[in-house]
Amino acid sequence: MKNEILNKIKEYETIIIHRHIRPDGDCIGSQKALKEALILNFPNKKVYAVGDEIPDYLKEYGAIDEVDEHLYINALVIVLDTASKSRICNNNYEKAKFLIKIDHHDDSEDYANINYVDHESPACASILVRLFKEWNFKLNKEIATCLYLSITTDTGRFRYRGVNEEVLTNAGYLLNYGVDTDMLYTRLYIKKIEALKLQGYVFQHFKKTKNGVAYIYFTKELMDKFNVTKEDAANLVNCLDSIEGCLIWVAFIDQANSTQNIPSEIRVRLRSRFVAINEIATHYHGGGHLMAAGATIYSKKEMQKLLKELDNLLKKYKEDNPCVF
Ligand SMILES: [Mn+2]
Repeated sequence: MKNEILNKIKEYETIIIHRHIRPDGDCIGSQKALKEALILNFPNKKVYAVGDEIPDYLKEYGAIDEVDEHLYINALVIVLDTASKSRICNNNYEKAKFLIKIDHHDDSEDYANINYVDHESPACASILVRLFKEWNFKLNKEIATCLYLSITTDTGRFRYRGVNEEVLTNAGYLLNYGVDTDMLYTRLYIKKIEALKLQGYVFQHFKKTKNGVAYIYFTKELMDKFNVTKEDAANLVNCLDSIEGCLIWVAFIDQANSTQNIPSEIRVRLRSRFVAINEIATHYHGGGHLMAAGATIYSKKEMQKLLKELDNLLKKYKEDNPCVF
């Protein structure tokens, strides 16, 4: 399959790379790395990166190009890090002459002409490094930095269980290109004062269900009061990640721009340790990884229902596994 992908890349003059909605480090870095690697190794090809606005903390590692619809007719489209069709950012991918998907999600669907999915890889970017090595691609510091960023963000800084020999070997391989890790981590960890103050609020005010699902609801009013964006608030989900007994934690983020009391859409970010929560996410227009998933709900009532489901899941898990943190 790796050769089939390379042959398609060689065959097409125009290559357009898509990623998922609500971009994270893995899809942003992978997309730019693939774009730059294709340009470096095939200077005559036209290569584009498509997607919505890039969050501030990832701006340095991302690319967005305006691509006219008519270019798709003779183009190869490669979709990165995107499990399902509904999560592909920008529907123009449907117009592609040929579609390739490269992904690593547990709930990945085959929607392309070639589907290269490796569930064992903890980051899409690590699959790209594998391919680049196999194809003897030239790389450079910029490409290596984007790939390193992707791998470190999707593995929780090389912490999650999915980390394996290949990932660490690939990360080491990238460092040889001169990745400035100090700068990279500074960009990841630096915080706006407003977000830090909201984090203090979260520590004071998060709630907990009977069996230990920790959660916080970022209403529009709250985000306005602390003067943070929805993205800033969403990024605070992991500040609930180390509470004893709380093996599942959730952030709810109002998406409505209106000032009405009834939110039209609430984004849900679900995280856990040891307990798989992605199945429940699929009940609420979502999905993702076993212990990091997203969903969307449309009312407070649905919020209570989701919390109840998670609470039951955690209750069961604790009964089966009495020795948990
Ligand atoms: Mn990923």
